[in-house]
Amino acid sequence: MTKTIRLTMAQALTRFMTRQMTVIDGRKMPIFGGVWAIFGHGNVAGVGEALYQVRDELPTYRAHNEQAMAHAAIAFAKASFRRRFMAATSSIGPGATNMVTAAALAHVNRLPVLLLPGDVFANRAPDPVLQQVESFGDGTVSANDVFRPVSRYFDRITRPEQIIPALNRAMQVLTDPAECGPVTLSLCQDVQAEAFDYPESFFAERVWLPRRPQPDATELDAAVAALKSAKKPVIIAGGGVLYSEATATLKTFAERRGIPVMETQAGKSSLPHVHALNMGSVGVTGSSASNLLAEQADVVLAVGTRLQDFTTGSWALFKADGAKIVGLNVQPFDAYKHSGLPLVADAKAGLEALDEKLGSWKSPAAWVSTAKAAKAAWLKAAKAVTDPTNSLPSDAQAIGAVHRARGSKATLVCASGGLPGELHKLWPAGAPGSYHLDYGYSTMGYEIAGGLGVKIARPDQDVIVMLGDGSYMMANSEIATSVMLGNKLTIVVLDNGGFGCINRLQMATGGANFNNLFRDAMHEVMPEIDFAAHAASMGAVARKAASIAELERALKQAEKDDRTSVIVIDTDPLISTDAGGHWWDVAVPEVSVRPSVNKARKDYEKKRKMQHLVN
Ligand SMILES: Cc1ncc(C[n+]2csc(CCOP(=O)(O)OP(=O)(O)O)c2C)c(N)n1
Ligand SMILES: [Mg+2]
Repeated sequence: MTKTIRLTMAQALTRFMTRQMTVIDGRKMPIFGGVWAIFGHGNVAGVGEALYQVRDELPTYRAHNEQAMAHAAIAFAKASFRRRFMAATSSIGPGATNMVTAAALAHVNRLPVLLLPGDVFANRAPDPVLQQVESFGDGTVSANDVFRPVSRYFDRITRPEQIIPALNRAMQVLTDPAECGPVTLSLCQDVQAEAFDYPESFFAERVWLPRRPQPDATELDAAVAALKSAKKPVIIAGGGVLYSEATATLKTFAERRGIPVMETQAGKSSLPHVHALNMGSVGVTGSSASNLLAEQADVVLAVGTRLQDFTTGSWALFKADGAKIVGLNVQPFDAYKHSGLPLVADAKAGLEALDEKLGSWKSPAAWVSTAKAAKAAWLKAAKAVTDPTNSLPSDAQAIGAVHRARGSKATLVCASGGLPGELHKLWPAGAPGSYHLDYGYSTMGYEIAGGLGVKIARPDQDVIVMLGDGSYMMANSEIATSVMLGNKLTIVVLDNGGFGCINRLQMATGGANFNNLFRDAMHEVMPEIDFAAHAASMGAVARKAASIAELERALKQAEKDDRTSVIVIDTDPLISTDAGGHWWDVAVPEVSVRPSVNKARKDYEKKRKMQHLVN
């Protein structure tokens, strides 16, 4: 007879979570790094009590905002190269839907997170309960249905035994390199508290190791033939290079084959910035070196990238006639993009297989020389914009100061505003994973909570968060959590009086300065937000820097602080780095009474002609 154990569904869930393990660097450890929780009705009595029972094996972290706590969980997974992850549990209603943005972020960025929102009563006895959304036409709908399109796997648990197949599927999705993304198990409140006789075997320890799918022989032959015919090959390194832990393989491959490497936002730090073949960022926020080579490339080996518009310059970047993309990706959806030659495989396995079959093939020496000269020119341009001047600082100069003060050993966290583009171009990244951006969903408000998740994953790292005043105002409350938990961050706030990058985009599309900077928004009183005082009120050490030199000094002092510190500096909202870069498709109105819009539209129509869906 099967041995069983009588537990509530929530108890079974948390017990199961404690038994899921992985092995990293020969060390066995729990695959769940913990659970973020904000309790309310819908999870306090069920999941909350069950988490208390396992608190020594599965730590519970308290946050201030459900979106932010889910962001922290996702950042933990990203900083762990998807090898470990966390869960986030909320009450029903607003607590649950607060996590939807984070679910979308994880979905876009292919990052694992287990979301456990509370849901309405499965037995419907007390309906409608507090915070219940009532559908007039569908009795099965709840607010949590909004998680469906932004979850890789969604399930509603309406009976306690359903958790058995649901958790098995959840673990498969969370650990699958191709399917990886958010899993939402929507937990009906009454069912969390309901008991069932679970088979003991359900709680047996299980070790999850990453799968490395090998390439198909036919696809491999085609990719090898394409590369062998290449005179001007380039490699685009995406996040998949980091998640597959293929950075050393990439380095050897690029060196042996003489192929310049360019990095996406998610792929940055695949090679150290000082590596001779690292051309830096590619695309809209690309370096002049990468973009020059990408424009001429005849074969683009796209490794572990989603080929988002910022990478492909809205599909106008690759300009050579007959240029071919070889899509080396563990996910066929990505491998086939842009009529590429698919090479469906793990990044590391794929690069190794290519290397084995390429014989003595190497790109022409002249191509490598072109790359090296292009990189030298770019480094000069980058230095010019990051060196300090006496005027109101630019974001680029602030980046220069952060790097001079703390160096490439720091882990840099950012997500939105003008900074991601500047950092993509200008941050000299060090070790793999030391550059941590959400630029898949580019979520304002990810930065601080994300930094906290990174710090929990990498406690020994110097974690620096850079963000704009707009992002800070959108979500800052996890500063208090970082102080409470003793997870020290250095947070640099660039205050340019509003949404600087969107104001610049507005101007670039012929628009009037309207509703982005405070000075252009409806106001009776011009806001003068004291970010330092605000951060200090949450327990952080706070400093205001009046110049780039002061910023550097403050960053050095902050390194010695025993807790999270926030440094604020005023920056110029109108400056961004002109050097490098590529056109980005942002639709300009076809009809307007304003001449500047008409002019921008004309230019837009011209630029759109560069776009091509198939070569
Ligand atoms: C949640 C969210 N809302 C809106 C946007 C669109 N958006 C992108 S950047 C930006 C302004 C960011 O302002 P700030 O953080 O001050 O950075 P700055 O542009 O000034 O560098 C906005 C509104 C977004 N990315 N995320
Ligand atoms: Mg701003």
